[in-house]
Amino acid sequence: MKPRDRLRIAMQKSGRLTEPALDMLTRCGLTFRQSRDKLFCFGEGEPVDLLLVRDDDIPGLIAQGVCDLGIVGRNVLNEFQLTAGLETEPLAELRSLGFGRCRLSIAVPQELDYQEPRQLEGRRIATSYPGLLGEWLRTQGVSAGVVTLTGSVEIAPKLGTADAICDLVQSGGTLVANQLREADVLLESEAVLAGPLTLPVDERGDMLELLLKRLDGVIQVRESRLLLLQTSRHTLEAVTRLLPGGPQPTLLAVAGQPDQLMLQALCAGEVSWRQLEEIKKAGAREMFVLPVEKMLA
Ligand code: PRT
Ligand code: ZN
Repeated sequence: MKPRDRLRIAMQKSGRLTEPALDMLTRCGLTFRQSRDKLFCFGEGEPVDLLLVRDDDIPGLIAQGVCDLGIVGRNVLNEFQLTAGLETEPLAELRSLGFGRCRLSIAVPQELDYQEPRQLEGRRIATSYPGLLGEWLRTQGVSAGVVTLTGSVEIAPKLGTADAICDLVQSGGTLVANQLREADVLLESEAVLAGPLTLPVDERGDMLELLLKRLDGVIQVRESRLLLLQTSRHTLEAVTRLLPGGPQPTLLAVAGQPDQLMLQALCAGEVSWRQLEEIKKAGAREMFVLPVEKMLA
């Protein structure tokens, strides 16, 4: 294959992961020229291009070296690893991206009183994930029939083609609508950045490293909040004890009020109303929770 000097990222052309993946890349400072209904998007500022494909094709494209990276569900990546065959390059999950969360679960008809995997012995389970299901059944020591379907897995029990299913669940609404009930979780999934186990050692490798650093910043910022509040010196200790996790807060003097302090704290994750109310009770006032847009330590 002709050597490339530009990094190429595969992502879903149209589906659940498309918007959030593009949003994340944009936050990393990447912009692309082509409209999104085309297959290839040329990177304008940085030497990073996009290939828009079906999510199922993404791991294969990385393994073949057609793309350097891919944004794909962990469910698709792990299924590929289990079913691709020994001659295929193993892939790595470089980062978990925090969107597209769902789980791969066993679901059974509502009337079945499911207690343990052993009850699946000798039953037929319909799935689009034969690799992951097969591996789970092996670790559970259960032998069951795996019925591989490419879509509409949830109606298999009603049609009589399977006794249970193994499918992605998010809200659980689809299961309820089909008189099914989640019985066991095989895999907690979310979108991940997938790549080769060994990163290239050329310009693409340098760009990849830069991109990973920016991505870490974006992920950290997305989960961070800046908490600002005022407190008197004698309630400072009680207020500080209630602050959500993060580095040490910064304290600033308030002009003309020697007893008062302004406190600034970077919090990892949401700050809930309940937490704010507790902190207020401990003596804080004038509280603000602000989103963080960019962060460079
Ligand atoms: O065309 P292409 O092959 O690219 O798209 P696709 O139809 O295969 O994928 P898409 O867009 O449906 O999903 C892409 C990825 O999103 C998946 O591989 C998962 O990693 C992730 N994801 C997150 C989900 C869901 N949540 C999800 N709820 N993928 C599918 N579902 C389906 C599930 O299969 C079931 O039919 O939604 C239904 C269940 O949803 P609830 O909310 O009713 O439980
Ligand atoms: Zn797909």
